[in-house]
Amino acid sequence: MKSWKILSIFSTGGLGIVLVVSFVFLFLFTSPLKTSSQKKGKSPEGVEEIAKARDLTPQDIEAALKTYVPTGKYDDYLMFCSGGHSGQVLVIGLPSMRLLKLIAVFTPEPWQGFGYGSNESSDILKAGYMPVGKDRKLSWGDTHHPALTETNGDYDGQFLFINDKANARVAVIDLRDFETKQIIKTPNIISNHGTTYVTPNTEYVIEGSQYSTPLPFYNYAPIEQYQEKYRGLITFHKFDREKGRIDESNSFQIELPPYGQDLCDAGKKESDGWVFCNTFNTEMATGGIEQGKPPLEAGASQRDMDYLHVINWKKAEEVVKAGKVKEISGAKVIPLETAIAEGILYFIPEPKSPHGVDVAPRGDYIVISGKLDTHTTIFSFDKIQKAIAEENYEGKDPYGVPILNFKDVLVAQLEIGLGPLHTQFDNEGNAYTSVFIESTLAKWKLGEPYNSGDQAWTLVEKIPVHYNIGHLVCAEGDTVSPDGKYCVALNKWSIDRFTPVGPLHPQNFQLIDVSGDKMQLLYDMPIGIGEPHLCQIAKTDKFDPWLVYPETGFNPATMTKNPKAALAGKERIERKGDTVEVWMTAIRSHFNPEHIKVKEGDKVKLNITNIERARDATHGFGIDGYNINLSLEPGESNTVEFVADKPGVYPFYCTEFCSALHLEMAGYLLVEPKE
Ligand code: CUK
Ligand code: CUA
Repeated sequence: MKSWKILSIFSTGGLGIVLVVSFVFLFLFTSPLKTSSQKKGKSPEGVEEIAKARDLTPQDIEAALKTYVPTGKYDDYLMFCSGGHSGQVLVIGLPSMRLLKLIAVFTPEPWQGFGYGSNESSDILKAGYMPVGKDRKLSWGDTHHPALTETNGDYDGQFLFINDKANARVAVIDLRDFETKQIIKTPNIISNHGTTYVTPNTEYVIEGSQYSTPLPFYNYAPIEQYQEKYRGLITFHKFDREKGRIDESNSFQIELPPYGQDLCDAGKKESDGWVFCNTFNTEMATGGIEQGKPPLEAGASQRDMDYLHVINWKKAEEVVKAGKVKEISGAKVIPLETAIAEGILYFIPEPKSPHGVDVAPRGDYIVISGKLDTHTTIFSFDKIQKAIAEENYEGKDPYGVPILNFKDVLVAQLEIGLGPLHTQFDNEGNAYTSVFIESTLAKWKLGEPYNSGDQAWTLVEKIPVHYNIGHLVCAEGDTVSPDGKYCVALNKWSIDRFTPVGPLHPQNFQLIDVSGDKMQLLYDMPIGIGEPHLCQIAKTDKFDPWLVYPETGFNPATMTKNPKAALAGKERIERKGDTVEVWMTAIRSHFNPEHIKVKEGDKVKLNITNIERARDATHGFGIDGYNINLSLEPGESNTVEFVADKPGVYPFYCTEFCSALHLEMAGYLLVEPKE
């Protein structure tokens, strides 16, 4: 049995805890509510009684005080998380861990009306379909890595990118309205993984492929020709910040050997201009378990070393400008031979089937973690540059890529634990590495100039997490100026942490206070939408979202006022041949017009504007039986086109409880039968 031992607190913490204890004591002794209400069968009252009744330890109370955000108060940080297979992005406040929003990205989302009839959202989704079998709808995505736009290596709060691993897509979300604006189907690759990561001024969004396929990607080549015909690719999506869109005409790709490229990170500060990507299958294993061959997992784990790709993207940009590219499926591709000849691509041996690659805040160190190695391995950017300048190679790979000498670019190897994966940083020269197999978060010290003497490259502390942590994310922890304060363990398994809800368990985000000498676990947040991978945490003051759209009749797809938007006083219905076009407004609590009379088979085009200017006065627009639902936020204008192919009478109504007379906010689509 746990007991309420307030004094035990002194053995476990520092000044912070003493302060909290003093606070709790002060509260206990001054609280007028200190009654023995429990005896009388009433609910417990006062801090002491409540704590006793709920079996809370002083540590629990401290954690609660650190995470509780009172009603009406805002969080200090926003955390943007991949929504995993849901294809969406989650927005969570820190330290409260309250879910604030789900942003529809790769998957239709009915509340937001994303992909449920509006032309604007359907066009965004359709742009991401595969060029082969274009009519096949893609209605899910496997989101892994969100990335906030950066200016000089720091989050600037303007845009967010997210990838879809399953179909090699990248999406752009505008953080003025927190809505998806663009989905790109990347040419020449089927799957991706090392994406989205941005260069320090968001010149490019980086996308590494994962499972190699024949090039161009819709070509067929038997698996026996893996080494000759299959290729990896890294894509540099040019970001046009002015337009808030990826500019495919200025994007390019670099052909790579079929090594199973994994995660990437962009250099920053002194390593700006370079990109680093891991691989886990330099064995070029393809599996074939059914033919008695070693399974892919064994085949890909034979060698002690794989290759970190070191890529000079500024040089690559020049090579593209000079026209030394092949055009493949409409994309500019730097062939592998050209990348080698121009000094764009180098390899560094890295132990063993690595996963995360993370660049330290000053851009000086590159941290690798090997899934099958108990170490993190740290390379020096300086040493890499020196080795390249001196052509200090230990050899070439079968494709002719120069391999730098491992020992000559190595700075340190730190024994971390079983299954280290990903690393982030704080403002005091510490690094934090997730350790998957042993379910811990490890804190360690970087070397010079972050820490000196025997402090450098030392393991400081490990904290258990629950369980099997994948990524971790720390406040601004992958930028040039990390904040420290909080890290969140993004755990794959929750096992016994929550009330059972069937065999599919929630995943578990654990908030950890890293501001003190000891790391402290503060809060468990079950995630019922899996499987999230990475998040980004940024201070809330970096964002300046709109509270209503800036003008009435605003089109969120173009982020401009739609000149054809329906406006108050201009509502009407016009027929041209078999096309019926409607200009409709929505305001509490009616649509205008309320009767839309068409003939069976007519094409119907609705232009609907929410003409409200009040904050949060959102209207929905659903048509029963037609699978249509729109979300019209204040000022927003949407269009929806459909064929009235089902005769009958179909109520349409406002799907958002907007006012006392919300139920009365309705009308009729009257589809008169043909004959
Ligand atoms: S991966 Cu998920 S735990 Cu896709 Cu970044 Cu490492
Ligand atoms: Cu408008 Cu309900």
